[in-house]
Amino acid sequence: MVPSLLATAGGLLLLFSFSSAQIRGDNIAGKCNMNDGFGLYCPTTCGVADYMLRYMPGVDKDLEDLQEQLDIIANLTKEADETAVYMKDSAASAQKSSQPDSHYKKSSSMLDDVARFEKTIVTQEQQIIDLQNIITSNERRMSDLKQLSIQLQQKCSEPCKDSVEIQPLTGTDCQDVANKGATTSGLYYVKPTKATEQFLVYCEIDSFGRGFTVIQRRRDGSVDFHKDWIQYKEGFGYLSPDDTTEFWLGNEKMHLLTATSTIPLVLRIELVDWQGIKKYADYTMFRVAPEVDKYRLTYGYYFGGDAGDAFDGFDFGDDPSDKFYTSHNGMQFSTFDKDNDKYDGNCAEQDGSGWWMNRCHAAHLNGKYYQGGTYTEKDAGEFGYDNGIIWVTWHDRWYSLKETTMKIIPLTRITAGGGQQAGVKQLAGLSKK
Ligand SMILES: [Ca+2]
Repeated sequence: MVPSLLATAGGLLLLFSFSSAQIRGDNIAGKCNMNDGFGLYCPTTCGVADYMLRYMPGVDKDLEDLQEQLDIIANLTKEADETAVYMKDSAASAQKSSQPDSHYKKSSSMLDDVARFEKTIVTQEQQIIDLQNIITSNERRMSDLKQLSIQLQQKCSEPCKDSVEIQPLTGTDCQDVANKGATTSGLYYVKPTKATEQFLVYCEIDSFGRGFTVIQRRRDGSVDFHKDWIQYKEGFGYLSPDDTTEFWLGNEKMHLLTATSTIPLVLRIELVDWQGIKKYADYTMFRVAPEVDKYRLTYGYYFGGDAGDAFDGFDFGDDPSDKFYTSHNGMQFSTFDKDNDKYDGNCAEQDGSGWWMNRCHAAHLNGKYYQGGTYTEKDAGEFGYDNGIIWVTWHDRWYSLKETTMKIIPLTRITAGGGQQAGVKQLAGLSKK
C-alpha cells in the first residue's frame, strides 16, 4: 500500500527535488546567470527559472496538499497496521485456544442450525402454548386427584366399622315388630316362639303398619342360587337395611317363622319382569315343615293376585299329567345333593337350584338369573331344561323374571292396616301395569 502510493507520486517527487533546487535558486531569483550549458534550442537556465517561478506556487500548493494527504494516509496506515497487528494477535490467540478449522465449521453449521431452528421455533411456539395449556389443565386435574387421594387416605385410615344399621326393636316376626311401633323398613332381630335364638331379617314395613318378613329376594343376579342342602338350610346371600341385596333367608328360619305362629300366615310372592311390570300372588296358611320332613311346603289356598296360581301346576300341553306333576303344594325341598322330588332324575341338579321340586316345576323362583329375561334350551346348559326364574301363569318357562320377593305376613293383616278399603286399594296399586 505504502510503496504503490510512492510509485504514483514518483513524478511529483522529481519535481519536488527540482523545486527544492529552485528554492535554493530563489536566492538568486533576481540575478539570473546565463549558462551555455543548455544549448541553443533549450531554455536558458533563466528561462527554466522563470518557468519554474511562474508555476512554483501551484506546485507548492499541490505538494502541500499531497503532504497532507500523505500524512493522512500515513496515519490511516498506522491505524490499519495497528488494527492488523491487533487482528493478527487475536487470530493468533484464537488459534491457540482452538482448532480454527473445526471451530469455523462448527460455527458455520451452528449458524445453519440456528436459521433452521428459528423457522421451527415459530411453528413450535404455538405447539408450546398448546402444550402449556394441557400441562396447566393436567396440573389442575392432578391437584384434584391429589385432593381426592388425601380424602380417600383419611377415609381409609379410619377404623373399620360396621355401617349396617340394625333397628333396636325386636319381636317374634316383622308384624310383631311393626305392632310394637316400628315404622321403618330395615333389618330387625326376630325370635319366633320355637326359636332358641334370635336371627336377623329384613322387615318391610308399610304406611298401613303392616310388617312383612322377607324370606327370599332376587333383584339383579348378584347372588348365585346354585347351593347345596346346608346352604339352603342356613340361608345365603346378603341382608341389607335398604333392600338392595339378594338372599335366601334359610329353610330352618322359614320353618321357625311359619311353624309356631298361632295366626295363619300369608305368603306373598311379588314379581317384576324386564319391562318393569309388577305382579303378585298370595297363598294362605303358608308353612315350611321341619328338616325331618325335608322342609315340605304346604299352604291352604291361592288367596289371589294378578300373577296367577303357578304353585298349583301348569298344563304345558306336553302331557295330560303336566299340571299334576308341576304343582308345588306338599312338595319337599330338594337340592342337587338331596333329591326329594317326584322325578326319576334330579330336578334340583338339572335346574341348578334348591326348590320344592315336583317333576319338576311351574314356579321356580330360585332359578338361574338371566339378564334380559328370554333364554333358550342352549342357554340352559348341559341339561337344557327351563331353569330360569319362572312363574308360568304370567310368563312362559323360557322367560326368566327380573325380580322376585317372597315375604310372609299374618293373614289378619294382609288386607288390614288402613281398613279393608285401604288394603284393597294397596293390592290394586301393586298390580298396576
Ligand atoms: Ca328324583
